Amino acid sequence: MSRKRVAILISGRGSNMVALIAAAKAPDYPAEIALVISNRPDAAGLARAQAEKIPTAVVDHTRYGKDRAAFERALEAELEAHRIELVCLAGFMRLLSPWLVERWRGRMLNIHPALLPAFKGLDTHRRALAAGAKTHGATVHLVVPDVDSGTIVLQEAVPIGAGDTEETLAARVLAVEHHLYPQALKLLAQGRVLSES
Ligand code: 4DW
Ligand code: GAR
Repeated sequence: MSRKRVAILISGRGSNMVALIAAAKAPDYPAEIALVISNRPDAAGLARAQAEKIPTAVVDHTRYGKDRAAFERALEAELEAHRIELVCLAGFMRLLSPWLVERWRGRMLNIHPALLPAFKGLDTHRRALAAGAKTHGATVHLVVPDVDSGTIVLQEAVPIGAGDTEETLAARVLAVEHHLYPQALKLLAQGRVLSES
C-alpha cells in the first residue's frame, strides 16, 4: 500500500516534527513526511527539516495582517501543491478557522501537552502543578474547530513527582509526546481512526 503524504505544521522548535520524521524512516511506516510548513520564518524546526532534505514552506501570518482567510488560503495552496493527504500540527500556534479545519476533518492531528479534556489551552504544565495534579500527560487528537476538543486518538499519562518544576515536568511529558505522536499518525494513516460524523 502506498504511504500517505503528510505535512507537518510548526511554529517553533519542532521536536515533535523530528520524532515524526525519524519514525517515518522505517520502511514499513505507512506515512511519509512530504512537507513542513512554518508560519514563522525563524522557526528552529525549519533548519532541522531542511537538514533531513524535507521540502519546507513558510507561510508568514504577519504578511496577511488580520486577514486569516488569506493566510489559510495560502496554507491550503501549499498543501494542495504538495498533494498532501494528512496534516500534523506540531507546536503550530495559529488558530485555524472552521473553513480549513472542515476541509481536513478526520485527516488533521494535533498534539497537546496534557491529558485532555484536562488542561486545555496554554501553560498546561504550570497549571497542572498549581492544581496539585498527581498525573499529567500528552494527547493526540483530531482537530475540530473547537480547540483541543476533537476525537482522542491516543493519550499517555505521566506521573507528577513532589520535586517537579515546570521544566522537569515539561521534559517528562515531551519525551512521551515524541513516542506517542508517531504511533497516532500510524493509526490515522492506516485508516484505524474513526472520526465522529
Ligand atoms: C492551539 C489552539 C489555538 C491557538 C494556538 C494553538 C492548539 C493547536 C491548534 C492550532 N491551531 C488550531 C489548533 C486547534 O486545536 N484547533 C484549531 N486550530 N481549530 C491560538 O489561539 N493562537 C492564537 C495566537 C497565537 C500567537 O500569538 O501566535 C491565535 O490567535 O491564532
Ligand atoms: C509541544 O509540547 C506540544 O505539545 C505543544 O507545543 C510544544 C511544541 O514543541 N503544543 C501545544 O501546546 C498546542 N496547544 P515542539 O515544537 O518541540 O514539537
